[in-house]
Amino acid sequence: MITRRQFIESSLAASAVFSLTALPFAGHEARADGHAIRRYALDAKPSSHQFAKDGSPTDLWLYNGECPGPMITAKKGEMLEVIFTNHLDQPTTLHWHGIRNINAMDGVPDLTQAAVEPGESFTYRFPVLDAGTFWYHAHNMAWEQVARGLYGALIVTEDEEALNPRDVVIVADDWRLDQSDQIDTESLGSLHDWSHGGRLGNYLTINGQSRPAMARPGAGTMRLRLINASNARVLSFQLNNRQPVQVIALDAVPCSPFAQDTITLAPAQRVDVLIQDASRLDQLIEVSTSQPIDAAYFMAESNQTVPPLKPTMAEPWYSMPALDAAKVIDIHMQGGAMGNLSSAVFEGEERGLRDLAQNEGKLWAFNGQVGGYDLTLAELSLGDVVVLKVWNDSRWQHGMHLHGHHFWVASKEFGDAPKPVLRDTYLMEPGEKADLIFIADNPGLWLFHCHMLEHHAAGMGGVIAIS
Ligand SMILES: [Cu+2]
Repeated sequence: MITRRQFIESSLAASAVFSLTALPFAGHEARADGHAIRRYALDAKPSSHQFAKDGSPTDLWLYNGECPGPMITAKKGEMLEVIFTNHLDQPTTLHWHGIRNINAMDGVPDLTQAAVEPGESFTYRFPVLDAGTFWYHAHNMAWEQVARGLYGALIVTEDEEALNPRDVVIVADDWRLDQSDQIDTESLGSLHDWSHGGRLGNYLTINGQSRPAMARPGAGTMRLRLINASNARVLSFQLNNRQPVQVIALDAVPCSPFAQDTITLAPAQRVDVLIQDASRLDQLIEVSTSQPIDAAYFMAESNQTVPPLKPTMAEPWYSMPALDAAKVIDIHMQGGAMGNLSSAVFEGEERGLRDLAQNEGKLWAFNGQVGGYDLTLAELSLGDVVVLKVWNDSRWQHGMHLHGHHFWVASKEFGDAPKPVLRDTYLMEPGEKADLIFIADNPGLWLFHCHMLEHHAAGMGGVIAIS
């Protein structure tokens, strides 16, 4: 189980602490506009970690020495304050994946903030307006920093009761380890990975452990919050005996429950599922490859009585908007191995793909341009209804993520019949065309990128400007 200890908690009762930005008027106004503050401190630093009880230690980069990083919890409506210090020897930032954040707190280096240099600190401070399953991760050279362990879960709850034993967080990762159980650093930056499916690992962990034995209640309902922290691996899970679960939230957003016997997550996606009878849960199995892997075991907790799960909301955060006056943005994705991209514009110059690959490490393009923080995909006005018409004209899957917003999509992730869902990361199949529909209600410069982190680094990302 992830440790649930908070690192620094406000010493005062939450209800007595107000944001410094609260209006200096009468008490009730300060209260209305203020948020109780939830404080944490995170230090990124080289750390040693043991994935298996009888295994040897692996050198990683971790937050507070924990793998995954400390679980951050907050109550909807609170202000989250994270004092972050960088003890790495390279710059980094923290991104709060799925949070409809203040742009300046979104953690994209050179776009929303200067990277936090070695030895420096940065305080992230933002309100959490939505409840759900989120995660945080490094966003500078993420293909290396996330691969070395810089991520953790962020859970925002609806009410005072934080997580209880019926509410279990599962952070899955596939690491690429070498013969001596160390991160395979030689393959970091491999052009082969960058042009194919990204960095795929060879060692699966759940909450930083290989095949952990996890506690579950003896009976009754329970919830699993699954998070895929892999660089590039699309993970699929089943429970023992392939018992179906009810999917109740996608990327933090509640949905009308629907049954699935396989839970598939692109990198960065989250799926919350409800299990009707905890007593039947013995095992979590990863089934994305031809060789199923026992991912985790579950064992009933001792006789202690666990209160029932509270019913959760079933409505998405907002409805699908009317499209009468929608702004349509075409995004044609090309590149990668076996693709149809022969050349693309990079820093204002048209160059051949071989040249771009070998000399710049660039392999992917949006609308004929190698992506980066200097590529503006759209300039929008606040309140616009937007359709991103995305065409995955490549031979590879891509998990497309929009910062600062969730979008509606007729998802083909759950079978042939398109299913309308609201989420922040969408897994696109090769050749797929999808409309990602959202209301541009959050001002700032927002990244739209593939969350196969190698694809992003190799050109699959651009900026959506909202003002
Ligand atoms: Cu991709």
